[in-house]
Amino acid sequence: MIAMPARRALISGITGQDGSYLAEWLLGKGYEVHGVVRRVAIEDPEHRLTRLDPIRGQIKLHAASLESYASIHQVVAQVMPDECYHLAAQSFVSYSFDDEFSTLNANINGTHYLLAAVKNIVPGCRFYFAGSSEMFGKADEVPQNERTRFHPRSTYGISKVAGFDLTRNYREAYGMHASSGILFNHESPRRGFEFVTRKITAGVARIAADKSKELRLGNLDAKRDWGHAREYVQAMWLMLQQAEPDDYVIATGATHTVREFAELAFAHAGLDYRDYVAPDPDLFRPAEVNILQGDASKARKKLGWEHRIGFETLVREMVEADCRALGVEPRARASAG
Ligand code: NDP
Ligand code: GDR
Repeated sequence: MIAMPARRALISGITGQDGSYLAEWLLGKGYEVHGVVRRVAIEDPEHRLTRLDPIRGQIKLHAASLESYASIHQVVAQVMPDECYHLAAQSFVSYSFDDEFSTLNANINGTHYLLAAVKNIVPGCRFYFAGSSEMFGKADEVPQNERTRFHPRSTYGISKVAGFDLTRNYREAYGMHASSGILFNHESPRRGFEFVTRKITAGVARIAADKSKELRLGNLDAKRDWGHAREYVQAMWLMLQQAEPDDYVIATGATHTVREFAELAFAHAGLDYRDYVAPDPDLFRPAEVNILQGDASKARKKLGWEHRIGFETLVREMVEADCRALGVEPRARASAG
């Protein structure tokens, strides 16, 4: 019997939270996994490739810049992928208020370059675009589904609407199998430290380890629909296994405030968040989004995807990982406290 060659996947943003989980998931499915990274990542692997440590020997990394069509074209031509997952982006909403131009440039042009390269070189390759609940922004209905009108409230959100429209246009104009996930917030112990969930769980660990005495936060009343990244990357893969390309909301359907997240995270280490959390008006955003709460019933029906990891389990996993990294046992503290 002749063995089938492994399917080839190309992931942009492989060094990030989602990229690392997706790479692991695809390796588990027998894919040959390639990643696009910035040249500096290859030069400084100890700092920039840490999330990929467990699988470094099993994946192939290619240096390219989201700002250069020529470099993206070259990687696509080298890899000739069967599936392409475009996750690379300036993904921090707050930062998009400080640097609107580079956010729009990397997120819109980067998406356009990759779509164009795939269309020109491997038109049969299936394409995934990392859309976001930030596209709904000032949403006029709760919960949000695939038909909810977009009203982005940051250049990050605007860049994602543009990427979403580009992806749909490549699907409709050129017949590409191009799909977008409209993913609500998803977190994990691999989340970047600038995002509020990881900032809180890392802050709890530092306080529990007596390395810090307070945690400065912005809008505690902001609400989000938080899921676990490990499960959300499976939805990306499922979208590309469908006969037809389409767009899907991926969410838990439950929403919680930042305050609730903080309360639970501190309590898990036997601490009361009110003793440590200090409000910082500088951390409020010029424009906030309305209640973001996703309706993932289309994904449930068509992809058979639904979340399993609930809010409390997510918070606990993140607190425990951050406490362990500092040599603190959170549960022991909680029961002593
Ligand atoms: P991360 O911030 O963890 O990872 C972002 C990735 O993009 C990193 O690999 C980063 O590389 C790369 N990147 C950023 N800017 C550039 C650039 N200018 N050129 C090349 N590469 C760049 O994000 P997540 O893993 O959390 O998210 C993945 C994608 O999903 C993003 O597009 C994000 O906007 C989107 N998304 C995320 C959600 C979430 O809740 N996590 C929800 C909805 C959408 P480097 O390591 O070199 O910085
Ligand atoms: P978000 O995530 O903007 O939803 O984007 P983030 O964790 O940054 O903010 C969530 C909410 O928390 C409030 N908040 C704070 N946020 C940060 N970062 N730091 C603070 O100190 C703080 N205090 C309160 C914010 O105001 C906000 O309301 C994430 C990213 O992953 C995007 O790439 C993705 O598209 C969306 O989720 C869905």
